[in-house]
Amino acid sequence: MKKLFRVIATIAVLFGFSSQSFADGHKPTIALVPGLTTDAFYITMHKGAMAAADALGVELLFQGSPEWNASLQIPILNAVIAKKPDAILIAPNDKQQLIAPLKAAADAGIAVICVDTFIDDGVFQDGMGDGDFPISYVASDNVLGGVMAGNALANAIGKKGTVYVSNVKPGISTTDQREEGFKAAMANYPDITVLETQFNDDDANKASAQVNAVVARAPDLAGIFGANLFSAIGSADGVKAMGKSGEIKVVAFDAPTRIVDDLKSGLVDMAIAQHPAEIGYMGVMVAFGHVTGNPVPVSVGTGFTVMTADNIDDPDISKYVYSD
Ligand code: T6T
Repeated sequence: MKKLFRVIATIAVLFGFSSQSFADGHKPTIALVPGLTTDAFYITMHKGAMAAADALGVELLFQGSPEWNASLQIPILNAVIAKKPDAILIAPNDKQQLIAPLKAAADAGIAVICVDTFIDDGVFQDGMGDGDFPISYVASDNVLGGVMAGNALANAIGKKGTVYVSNVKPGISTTDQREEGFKAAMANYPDITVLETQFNDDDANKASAQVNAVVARAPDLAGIFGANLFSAIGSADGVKAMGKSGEIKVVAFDAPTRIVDDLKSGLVDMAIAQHPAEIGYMGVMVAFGHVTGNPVPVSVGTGFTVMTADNIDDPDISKYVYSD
């Protein structure tokens, strides 16, 4: 990761993305508003953003809510807008509810860049839709991640049986897309039944309790896709509490530190780690490029690292485990 950052920093300097680029000499301020503050995914994203901010000599603010909740995120966003940063990087809590508050930022001359989640349809600057104004979208390919999870779970259960998705809540771009990709993959397995999705409001305890409730209705449950960090750890906890570790297969999205033990013990079959530090790093780079008058890409895709019991001891894999 450090090597990648150095390469990107070099490219940035070559393209004139350096603090010397400012005509008036003012140091830009970039704010990062995470989906929530108490999530290893965004803590790791913040670290990547800080690395880019240090490399470029910009001021980085980090302000967010401790919960995934649009009605808590909006007043925080308004407080950030009042500070008049040059750019806001935000992981919007909801595709629709954040459009108007972010439009107010754009109307105030603040560049809006979506990181991780998006507003509206996620396709920006194409002249279509109320939420077309963000400059760029920097994120994983979440539909692809869902397809990867679907195929992994199908293989883990021998391509037959009953499964479900543990998800956060409808209206979140990333987790909606993961579910979409997962279901598209599952459509290729005629002997797999996908039960109704269980929504947990980003609460691992709720996701855990839901395992019990689903097994009560479907005792032959073979697998669960945990569509984000809290869904995955809650599902794994629920499977463990029922004494069904290894019997009910779990495929996890995201990679908190405990994923290492969960993979090794067989509680989780596979984890799809995103690269949140890269998202933060690239988000700051794009924001800086834009506010210093450079053309920037309208979308930047970051990668995944697939983690299993067989590869998790490899430092090139384990370096993508998120920071606490
Ligand atoms: O999966 C990540 C993020 O990509 C998603 O948008 C929300 O949940 C996480 O932050 C993990 O908790």
